[in-house]
Amino acid sequence: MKNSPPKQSTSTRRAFLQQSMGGAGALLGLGAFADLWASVPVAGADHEILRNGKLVSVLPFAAEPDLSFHTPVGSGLDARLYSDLSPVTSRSTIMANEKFYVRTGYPDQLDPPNPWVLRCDGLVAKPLTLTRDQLAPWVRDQGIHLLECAGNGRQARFGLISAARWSGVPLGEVLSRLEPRPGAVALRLSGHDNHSQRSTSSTVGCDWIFPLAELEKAGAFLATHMNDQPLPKEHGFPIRLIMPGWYACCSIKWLHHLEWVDSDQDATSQMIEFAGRTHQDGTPKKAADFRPATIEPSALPIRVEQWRLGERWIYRVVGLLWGAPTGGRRLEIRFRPDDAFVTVENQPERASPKTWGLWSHTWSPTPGRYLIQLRLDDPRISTRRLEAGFFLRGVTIPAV
Ligand SMILES: Nc1nc2c(c(=O)[nH]1)N[C@H]1C(S)=C(S)[C@@H](COP(=O)(O)O)O[C@H]1N2
Ligand SMILES: [Mo]
Repeated sequence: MKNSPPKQSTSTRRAFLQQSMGGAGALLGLGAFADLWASVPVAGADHEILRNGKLVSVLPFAAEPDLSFHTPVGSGLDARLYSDLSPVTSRSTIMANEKFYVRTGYPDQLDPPNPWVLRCDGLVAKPLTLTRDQLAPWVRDQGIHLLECAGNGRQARFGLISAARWSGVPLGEVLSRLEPRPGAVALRLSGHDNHSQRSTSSTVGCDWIFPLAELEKAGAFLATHMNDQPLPKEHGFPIRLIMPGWYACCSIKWLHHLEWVDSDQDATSQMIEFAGRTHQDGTPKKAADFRPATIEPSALPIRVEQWRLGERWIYRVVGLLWGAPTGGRRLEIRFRPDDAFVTVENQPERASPKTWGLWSHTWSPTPGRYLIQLRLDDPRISTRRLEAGFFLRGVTIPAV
């Protein structure tokens, strides 16, 4: 087949783009998508449109709020910056520091001690304080990890999730310097949270109590650098916890205290605030009754590309998969609630289970409204958010 795209005048093209992109998403610049050709492993139809087709537009998702990405809003506990996921490709899966989502701004009442110290005490033979300089020689690359706010969702245009390359010190190396006393089985990790501004929606206090075994299993580390730069203030400077694979409410920023505790601790205000969003059974009173706040396998469409291939219009849905390992289970997609699910053409490829991977699927719909839904085809894998329709996204295919 010969595939030179049909000639279309610039003004027709512009009119078409405007018409097909009305609503919440406004006009998306195609410049940001220049890298799409190399964006995902391509096979079949994907391969053909990428080689011979022409990317005409990226369609907006329907019925999502009209918020601006990469723009700081609010202050204190209500400070937010939403990340735009739509330009993510497999070549650019890391979010630049200034685009990485923010939940809670740098506490304006925080008068940081100089040097910053991390107090380590509780049920230990000898308490210890560690300055940032003492940690410095142990800092090394910890790889790419994503953070997702447990409150991420449609109201945030799914922008409370980002991936970055972190450097820091494995928590185990700090713990090996402490001699826990018998009965010390968990750690309370505390971050500053002193804001002058009162929050309408968030509780003050950022402490989480983790069983030692879970910290070890997750590979918790104390991050000091983000994308090879010192941790930015709003992301927890000078030290934050990263709890890989857990919702980011556990990744304590402005970390100042590490305390060995026994198994009989009350849940902290932060744990109580996030009990629902981390899928606990009600609101346990005791920290020991909290389940690991791990992210279950999750999948989200991030853009619907409109391609012209010869005389045909083809749509290509690109999305992310993240969360707990799926053991190679196939991702499936459907476009209407009554349709059968079909296997996603290009299955997600993840560099590691600690970050997200991209998938893509080509599609030749008739004009109309669609609701994109994903699932994993294995009932043994718990995917509550996916099943609840949490990541559903609507799109309108224009008449062409
Ligand atoms: N001290 C402190 N740490 C905190 C929070 C906070 O309010 N105070 N918010 C948590 C929540 S709910 C999230 S989603 C992440 C956000 O991290 P980020 O702003 O670096 O993306 O930080 C976590 N760590
Ligand atoms: Mo969060």
